[in-house]
Amino acid sequence: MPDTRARLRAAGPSLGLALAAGIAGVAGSYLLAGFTPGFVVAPVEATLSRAMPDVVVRYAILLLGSLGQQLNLLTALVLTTLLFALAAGLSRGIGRQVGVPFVGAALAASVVWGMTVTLTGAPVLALGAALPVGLAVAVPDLTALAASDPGRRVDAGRRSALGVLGAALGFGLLSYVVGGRGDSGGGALESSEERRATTEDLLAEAEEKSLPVEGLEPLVSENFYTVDISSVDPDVNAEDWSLTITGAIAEDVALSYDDLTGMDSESKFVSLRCVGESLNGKKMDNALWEVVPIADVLERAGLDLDQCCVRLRAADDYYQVFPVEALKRGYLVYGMNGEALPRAHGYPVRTLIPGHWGEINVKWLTEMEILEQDAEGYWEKRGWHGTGPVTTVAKFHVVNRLDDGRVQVAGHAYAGTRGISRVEVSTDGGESWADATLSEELPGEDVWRQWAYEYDAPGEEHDVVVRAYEGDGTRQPRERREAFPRGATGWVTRTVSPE
Ligand SMILES: Nc1nc2c(c(=O)[nH]1)N[C@H]1C(S)=C(S)[C@@H](COP(=O)(O)O)O[C@H]1N2
Ligand SMILES: [Mo]
Repeated sequence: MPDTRARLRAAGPSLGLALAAGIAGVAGSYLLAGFTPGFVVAPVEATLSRAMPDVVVRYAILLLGSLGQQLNLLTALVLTTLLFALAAGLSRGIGRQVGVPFVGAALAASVVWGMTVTLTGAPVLALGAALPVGLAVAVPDLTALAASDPGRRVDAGRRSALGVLGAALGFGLLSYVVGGRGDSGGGALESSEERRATTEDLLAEAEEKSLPVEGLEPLVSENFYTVDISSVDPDVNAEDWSLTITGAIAEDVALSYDDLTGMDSESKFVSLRCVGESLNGKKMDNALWEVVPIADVLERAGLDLDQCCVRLRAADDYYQVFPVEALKRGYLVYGMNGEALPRAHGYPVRTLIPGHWGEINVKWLTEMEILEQDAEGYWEKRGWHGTGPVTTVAKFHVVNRLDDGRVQVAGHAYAGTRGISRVEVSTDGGESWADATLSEELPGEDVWRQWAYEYDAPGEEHDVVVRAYEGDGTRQPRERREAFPRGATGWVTRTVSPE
């Protein structure tokens, strides 16, 4: 027995081993949970982004975009690995003091399991983190017990720590590949023959009406932008989902997924744009959504709301506050382009509020809280004023050289529910203007249009300027304004070179 104890104590340095255990734990968690809230790094990242000073978040997510978020995720990844490493190192130290084989390993596994359950609330998935950590910590005990020659024990210990580190890295790589699989949401949408036919007709109509311009996003976006407060999206089950209507009403109301999808629905084109995007940014897109008017849901619940406001809450702890009047004209949405809503866009149910900035179109919706008084939403608390109507914009993303030597320029124009009636292009920096070709209008009260224009290349560098007109003929304001806090304005200008 004393011999065993001595062997365990002598079994090599633990820093590499602890680190290996940390890596193995995070990797194992990812292997089981994938990129979902069950992955131990997810709650750490969410906590980091909620705790970040307002000024940082204001710009980090909306302006730095995915880069800010990736930095945050990386920080959370490193922190969690170190936390696990610390747990493994301390447990191993205690195990060596006790001198009974595998006590350290069992302790490390238990502690990591406990930490992971506390963070994620998912006891079974937490085994994905706990078991690899326990295993890594157990390796030196195994080697030490197996080594017969006392003189080689320390060496064996050192070698095994390196071996475990190598194995942990390999395991991490494997988990990264395997864990990045499957995703809920975005699957088949159960709907009647008739509804499916309508959806297909509308998608075909959008394809037909899209201008034939190389490199121009079609009228139904192929790559719809996302903006999220967390790197890891909620992973909500439709069967478990319900929407509760609470707050300043006589009695709470609950609506299940089946209740919602059992109601009469419509296929609707609705465009979205993020208040935080730069003037010629790319956070503006359009899709065909399967929607139920919120007015119908309220009627079904016998609610005739005359309160001022509503606070929508979501599974990622996001929340937004805006007028009940806007809510009444909004939609609950469970389908996108003929499929179930993809997880990234709010599966199983989100809201769409026509004409308003993207931020109030709450994804992974869980609750509608009726308020007697106005309050601040997630972004408003951080200084933004993004709950109102969108500003008018003509984006300019495409410059093509045609075979006949002419130049083709193109983009999208959007003015929310005010609509777009005309787009003008200047190829001399704003001196003279000509009408661009517009894509035919799609049905719907809140849909963008494409514009395109061709001209003879002037043979020298020139500024091309674009401006849109709203449905009633109002010209888009020329005044330049930054995105913060109410959305960018101004005419987009791009310098086009002669070749
Ligand atoms: N639950 C939740 N809803 C959300 C957000 C979010 O982070 N969480 N982001 C909002 C913002 S700022 C925008 S611009 C839109 C973007 O919708 P999309 O990701 O489907 O394009 O979702 C809004 N709804
Ligand atoms: Mo946004």
